[in-house]
Amino acid sequence: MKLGVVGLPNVGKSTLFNAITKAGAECANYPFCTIEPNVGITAVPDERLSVLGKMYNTKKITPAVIEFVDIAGLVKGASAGEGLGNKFLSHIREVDAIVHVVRCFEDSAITHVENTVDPVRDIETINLELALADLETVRKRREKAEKNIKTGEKKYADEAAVLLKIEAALNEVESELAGMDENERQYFMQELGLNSSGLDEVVSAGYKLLGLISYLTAGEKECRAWTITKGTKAPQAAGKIHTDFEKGFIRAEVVSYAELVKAGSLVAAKEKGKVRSEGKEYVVEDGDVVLFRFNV
Ligand SMILES: Nc1nc2c(ncn2[C@@H]2O[C@H](COP(=O)(O)OP(=O)(O)OP(=O)(O)O)[C@@H](O)[C@H]2O)c(=O)[nH]1
Ligand SMILES: [Mg+2]
Repeated sequence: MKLGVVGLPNVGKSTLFNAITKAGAECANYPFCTIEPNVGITAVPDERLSVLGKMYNTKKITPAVIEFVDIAGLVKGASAGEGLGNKFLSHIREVDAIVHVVRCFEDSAITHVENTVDPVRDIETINLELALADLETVRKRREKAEKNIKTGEKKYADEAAVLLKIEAALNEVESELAGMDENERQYFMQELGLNSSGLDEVVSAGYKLLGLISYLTAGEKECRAWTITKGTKAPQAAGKIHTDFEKGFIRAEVVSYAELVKAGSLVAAKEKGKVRSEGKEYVVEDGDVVLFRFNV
């Protein structure tokens, strides 16, 4: 799962990317400094790990991580080939969610491709280009499906029909998508006061946006957060640690982080009956502290 950093050229995408990942990507005061994507990973902030670390007297704490991709800037008309055009669009297509960086700072020394600082205009420009790029992708797929209809295979006719519907919807939503409604505008203005903890918020929001949650393992050797998609069942969650854990899954001993902290220790939580024995169908939740039983 990857988050792509997207926005106009020279607005501070690589600067933000470096602040989050400490990857040391090149930043400079000219548009299109970044051409090839920079990739970096960062820890997902999780204060639960340090609490468990104290409880278990742990030697090592290992947080979950998430991947960020710093992508080339995009300009008005990019979907039609302006700027770096379609090349960067393929980079955006490869990520699972995007972080849109918008310039709000006033600084006459830093070039703005539109010469003036106007965050709302810039957001609308980028949203419109992304919508147009989606439209183009759908149009191409539809045309291909239509060509294939003559092979006589029914699936092509079905595909073309569905794509045509999507295309019509995109055409209609395109104008709406491009603009911000009043709620978005207000939220955006509030967020303008973003401070340094804002970096953590970007990472946490990205994790959430991707539908990811963490379950935890705790012990003297290591306390660790493991990333799963919401809805993952116990055996597959165990498979994140080792494939043997999934293959030989017997059961999971589970206590929620909140109950464990309330009880003060695993032994106390067990005495209170808060440690559950769960089987193959159990859906693991965010903050579950888990011990897997397996046999290979
Ligand atoms: N004053 C000010 N300058 C900034 C800020 N963020 C970035 N810059 C400067 O803006 C310039 C561009 O920053 P980059 O991070 O390279 O921008 P980018 O969006 O990655 O640019 P491209 O890769 O060319 O699209 C650099 O000179 C940065 O130091 C900010 O918050 N305030
Ligand atoms: Mg850059």
